[in-house]
Amino acid sequence: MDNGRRSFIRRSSLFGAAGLLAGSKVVNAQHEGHVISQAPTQTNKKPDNRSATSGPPGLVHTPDVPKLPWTMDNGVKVFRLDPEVIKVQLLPGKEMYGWGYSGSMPGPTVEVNEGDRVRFIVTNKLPEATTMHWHGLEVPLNMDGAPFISQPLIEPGQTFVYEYTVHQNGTFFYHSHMAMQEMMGMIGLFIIHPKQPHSPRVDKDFGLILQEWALLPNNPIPNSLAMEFNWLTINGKAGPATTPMIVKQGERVRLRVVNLGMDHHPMHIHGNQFVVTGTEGGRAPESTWFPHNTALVGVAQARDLEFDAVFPGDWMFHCHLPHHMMNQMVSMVGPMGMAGMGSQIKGMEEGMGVVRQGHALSEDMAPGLGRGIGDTAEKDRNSSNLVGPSPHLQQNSLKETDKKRVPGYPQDMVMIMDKEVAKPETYGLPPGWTASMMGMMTLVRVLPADIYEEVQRRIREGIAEPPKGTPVQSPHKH
Ligand SMILES: [Cu+2]
Repeated sequence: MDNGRRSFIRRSSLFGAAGLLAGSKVVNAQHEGHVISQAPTQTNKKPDNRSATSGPPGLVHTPDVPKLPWTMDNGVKVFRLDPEVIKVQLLPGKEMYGWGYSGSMPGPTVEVNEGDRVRFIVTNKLPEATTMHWHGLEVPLNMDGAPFISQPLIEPGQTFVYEYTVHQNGTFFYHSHMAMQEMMGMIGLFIIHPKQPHSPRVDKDFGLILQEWALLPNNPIPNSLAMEFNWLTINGKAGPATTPMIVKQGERVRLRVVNLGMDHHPMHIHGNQFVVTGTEGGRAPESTWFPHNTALVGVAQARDLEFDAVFPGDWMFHCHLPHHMMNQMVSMVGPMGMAGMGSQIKGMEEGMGVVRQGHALSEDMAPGLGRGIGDTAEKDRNSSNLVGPSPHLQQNSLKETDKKRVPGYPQDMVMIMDKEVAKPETYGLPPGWTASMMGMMTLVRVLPADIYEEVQRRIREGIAEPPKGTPVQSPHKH
């Protein structure tokens, strides 16, 4: 796969400036001062294959997010990055309208080499103005994307051209510099490979973007004003729909994690320790490396995490904030959103727990809020999502009325989605694996060579099979 991608990049760099720019109506007159070059007039370019000769030891893989293609124009890598509305599937059955770039939310990954000259042609396909900010990059002020300070707004339909040379290396990102647009998803990775490869070299290099969303039930448009979030994603997917990262046992792995949202995320890995080899400011000196298993990735930060994958296993990598390890998590849903005779949710306020009359545990309100106690519990229904796939996952024989006498019940729910999220990368995971994957969560699969090769074959051939059989059960009696 990596080889294929590498040769794709070589090919595209050899094409020179292909037709990409030919038809573009670049740049509004008022932007002239900011525009370096109008590429379409240039012909007869020599192929520039710097990227092939000084290329990175390995390319970055961003699960579930495409790479942004480019063409060469006289030694300049030319990208098109168009802000637009994107329909995103967070999880099978859960769709959302985010704002992203050029067909993807989060935006496609930009991957270049230190020293590259880059040009971004940005045509605003949104109904409101925007600008592009290159987070952490030392670019001239007029390329910085700060509206009114460094450039005029890019109005709907207008095109603005950014061009500069990248002289840093590391994990950076681009985003809209309109704050509420950031909360609609307008961010993408901007990876810059170093001229001199870092040591130790990594065999697998992954990029992950952390985001959060407030989605009311049956409303596919995120509430960008919210301060509380019920959908947490990595590269636009919520667990278990996040595509696992595939590693061969013994390889060195780098996880580049970027956060742009309202919360900081403590990203934790199971069964391994890593060192933080880089931040949003680039490579960190080795003298600063020390072992962690959890890295706090604050808002607007990047962390490069590296480890030698010596232990075989399917290792969870997730935000450890408990509410970020859930899907559809907030008071308005979960226990309260269940259909049943007790459900008395009337409107958004009640749904979010704002009770106007009585109290939340009253006979009138409690069943609908999933908090019935005593007699009112009988009006409620089993709140578990676990209806259907395997009645054995919840093995107790308690009566619902008895359970409801326990303060705090219910809390956790599990749901199996093995079939719905099956893809080549999930080959060999045990039946029911999806039940514990939720929210800002993915897997680093460290596979012995033979299974690794089998997964790679399935990726090449596009074979997606869910695990067979039923989840392992602890011994019990009916
Ligand atoms: Cu989190």
